[in-house]
Amino acid sequence: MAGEPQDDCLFCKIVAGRIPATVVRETDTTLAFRDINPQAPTHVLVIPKAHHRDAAALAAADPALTADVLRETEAVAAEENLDSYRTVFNTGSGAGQTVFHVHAHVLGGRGLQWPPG
Ligand code: IU
Repeated sequence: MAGEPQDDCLFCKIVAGRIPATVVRETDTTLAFRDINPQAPTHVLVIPKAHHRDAAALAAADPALTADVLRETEAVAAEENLDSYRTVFNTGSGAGQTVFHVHAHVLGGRGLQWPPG
């Protein structure tokens, strides 16, 4: 069912505390933690605690939770003192999504090229 924890989901395991992560922010509905393979000086992932496969599924299932995630990306950027940053949702394997629990990448702390690769 939409939103239910998935046994085989890495990020559900992080939410449950079964896999360690460097958490930078937590709310009732979201978790923000440092990416283990950072692509910029700040590289934080913001996830809803509830399991949704990607941004489209999240937006369709729970607009309020979608807003929570976006609000937290801005909160992370503020805490990290980023005046410029990029928020990325990779959607689908062709776009580079490897973990199918929706997550916003918050990247900053260096110049970022456009368009991304
Ligand atoms: P992607 O958009 O699905 O490709 O992003 C998944 C990210 O999750 C990627 O940047 C990984 O480095 C990151 N990650 C992590 O932070 N902790 C983990 O245990 C694993 C992946 I596996």
